[in-house]
Amino acid sequence: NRSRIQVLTSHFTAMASEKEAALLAVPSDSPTIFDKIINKEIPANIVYEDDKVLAFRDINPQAPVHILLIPKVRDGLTGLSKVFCLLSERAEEKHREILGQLLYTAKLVAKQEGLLENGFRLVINDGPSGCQSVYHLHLHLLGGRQMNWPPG
Ligand code: TR5
Repeated sequence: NRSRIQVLTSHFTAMASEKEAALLAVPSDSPTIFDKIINKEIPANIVYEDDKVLAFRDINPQAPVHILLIPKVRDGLTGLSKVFCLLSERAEEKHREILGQLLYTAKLVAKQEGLLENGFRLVINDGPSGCQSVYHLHLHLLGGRQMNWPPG
């Protein structure tokens, strides 16, 4: 019983800290942890890289395959939309190409990961209501298990 309680406690603690991370994340134009990954200052499990896009495995995977795809140059793309007036405009006309490239690259990486036969899910969490925690636009590629709808 004690170990069951410990498992439950750690489960809820993990949920709380994940949620807290997103709730405490103040939308900001400041550099993020992803810049350090791009500059190879901290290690990441990189699965794809070209001159514009970097893809690496999520440190806290929510599915057997959980990969983040990010633009190597953020260029104002903290996310998709503008949450606070303090922030720059975010997705603009000039970002159309990189936004399309991220989506297309997600398909390439999905193929690389063997996900094309059964399918997969792409997610962008945007702003506090979307539970975004890192303010460098990123696409989540999730696969390798049956997804449910609606998402939590
Ligand atoms: O909540 P959003 O949509 O903003 O997604 C941010 C994602 O970044 C989460 O799924 C985190 O698990 C993931 N993340 C956070 C860090 C990190 C990471 N993925 C790979 N490597 C990471 N490092 C080294 N450090 C992080 N803080």
